[in-house]
Amino acid sequence: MPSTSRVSLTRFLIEEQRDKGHINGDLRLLIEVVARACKRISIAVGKGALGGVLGSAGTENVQGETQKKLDVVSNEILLEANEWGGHLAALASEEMDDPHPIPHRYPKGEYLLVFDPLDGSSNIDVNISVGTIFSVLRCPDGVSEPDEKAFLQPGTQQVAAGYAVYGSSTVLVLTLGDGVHTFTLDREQGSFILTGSNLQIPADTGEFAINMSNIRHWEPPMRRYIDELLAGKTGPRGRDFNMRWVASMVADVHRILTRGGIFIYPRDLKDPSKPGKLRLMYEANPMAMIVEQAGGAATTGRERILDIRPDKLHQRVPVFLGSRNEVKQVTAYHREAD
Ligand code: AHM
Ligand code: MG
Repeated sequence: MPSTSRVSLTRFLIEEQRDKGHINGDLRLLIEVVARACKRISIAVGKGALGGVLGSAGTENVQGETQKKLDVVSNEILLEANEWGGHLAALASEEMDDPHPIPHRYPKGEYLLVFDPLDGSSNIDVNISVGTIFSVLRCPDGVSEPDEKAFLQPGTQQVAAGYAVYGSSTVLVLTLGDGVHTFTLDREQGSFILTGSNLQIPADTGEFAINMSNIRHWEPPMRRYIDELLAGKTGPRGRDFNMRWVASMVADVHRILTRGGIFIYPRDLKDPSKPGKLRLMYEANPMAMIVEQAGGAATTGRERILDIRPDKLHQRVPVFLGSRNEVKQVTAYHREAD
């Protein structure tokens, strides 16, 4: 693409603010800062073994999961980048027990930033795509020291959501509530360049993404749906379906955004105390907003993800998202069975 026709993320955001009035200066700054942090994370991930950051950090997060060194590094990059700009009232991360307040020496803003600093981190050591997922909420009126309660807003209240996928190229996907746009990192120039506007997920698909090894723990409607897909041409669906599972939600969702598909992490009866593996605030809500903005659908198998009223910051939910006709079908099977 000749450089004169290239639209950088900075220019895109300025035009969203100035020409379309979709965002204010603080939200523009917030997105720019998150994108800058993602660039730094991309560099750290890209160094691989040479950066000395592969392997476990020897610590556990609030969910009892072992943290990778890059989980910790990415979390620190996002905190450090976002603390001082004056655009945030507080931050919350999958890797931290409680919300992170803005230090008193810095001004505070009107937004709350929620993120999974490095999703799919079990893939880091084997050089498979990982990513950062983020969601932006407004701090409730009159709250000057936001605690967990301030963050417990349904996904419909998100003012922006996005992810960066660190793959063969680094791509930032963004929605400000008016379509989904992608920006590819130009590694030589160090800037994100608009490479896709108003993405649309096809309503129908022949591809599904799920961790099949859990099949024995699934609920009956889930087994029914997958059995029908696996039956191929001679089954009730009358056609073949293909399966893909990267085990990095960012990579699986990015494929679906690019060419369609359904992503499923269902309720798993392996551990009845957990209603699903993925986290509502850090993973399900931002991805659901992106997918809906691209014409797809996102449910828990029973209800729309974005309508859920969270009761805990680290709450988990089942996730079904992507091509809307498939999400509709599997959601109907769950509702019928209830
Ligand atoms: P993480 O946030 O600890 O990386 O876990 C989330 C990841 C998702 O990216 C991915 O879809 C899923 O866990 C993979 O789970 P599994 O290992 O059961 O296949
Ligand atoms: Mg994660």
